[in-house]
Amino acid sequence: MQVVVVGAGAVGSVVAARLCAAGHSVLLIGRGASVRAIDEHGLIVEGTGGGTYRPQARTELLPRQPLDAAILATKTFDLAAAAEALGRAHSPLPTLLVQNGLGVEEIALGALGDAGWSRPEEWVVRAVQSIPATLLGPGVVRATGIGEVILPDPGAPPPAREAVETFLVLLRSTGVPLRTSGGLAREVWRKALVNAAINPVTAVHGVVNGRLLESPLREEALCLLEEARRVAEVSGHVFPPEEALADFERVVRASATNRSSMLQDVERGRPTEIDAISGELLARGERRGLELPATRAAIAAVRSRLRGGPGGPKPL
Ligand code: KPL
Repeated sequence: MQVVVVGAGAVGSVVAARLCAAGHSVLLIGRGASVRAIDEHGLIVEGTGGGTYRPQARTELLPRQPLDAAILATKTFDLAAAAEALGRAHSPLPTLLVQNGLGVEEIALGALGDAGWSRPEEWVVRAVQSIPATLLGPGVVRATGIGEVILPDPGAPPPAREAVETFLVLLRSTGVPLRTSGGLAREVWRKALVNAAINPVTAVHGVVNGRLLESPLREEALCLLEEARRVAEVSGHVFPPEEALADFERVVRASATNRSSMLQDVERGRPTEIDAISGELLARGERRGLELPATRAAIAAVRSRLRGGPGGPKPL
């Protein structure tokens, strides 16, 4: 298949490499430095599934390129621009969203609608991914495991059933562990709870995920997990405390040597997904009358660390 992956960050790069390895023709859209590096030495993956891959790299989508599917793998804060660019360059095609956070589909559907797609909900598929990867530099990524992708169950009646089938076939061909769920919204919340607990604490303290198995960072993360769990509950997604804790521990152990995506962003001085993860939780919780002091403090601490303020970047 001819696939465009938009976003040459850690996850987008690994996905593009896996698609190349499976024999697909891949166009990878990234920033200038990534495109130059990939043109020069290929896309280098270290670790799991390591090798050098040759996607076609560009800084933007050209109109009417022949494509069978699109994977939008940008950060959440770049998603609207990426979806709008896709919508303007291309007629509707199966489009996968793999971002962290809440409210992701709404952002993409709005942008694609604004760009002229008439029924974007028939083409857009939300996935939940846990592909552990660290971007080492432009065009160089380390995969610290194989991870998993969860897609909606095509048997449930989603408007985008055919698009779901396309991604099942496409991703299955890459060998990435794949699961379907009749309750994808719950899986999105499950991942948001885990991200809300892991990402800010690792970003603020500059530690790999595995450090959250130890005191005192474990307790800090568990406070955030509990607040996120309460927001999920008042939003109609009940996760008993034991289930939330088991999810947290499973992900921390599976990604123990990984730097969370938020830590990687802070280290590069780039915007983080704190608004799409903790900010969304705070807004949704407060609308329903919850007090979320740990979440509020974590948001402030991540913003302050990004500005290099108190607790700002330390040598890692
Ligand atoms: O999704 C992740 C992220 O870093 O954004 C986890 C699962 C926490 C892995 O690092």
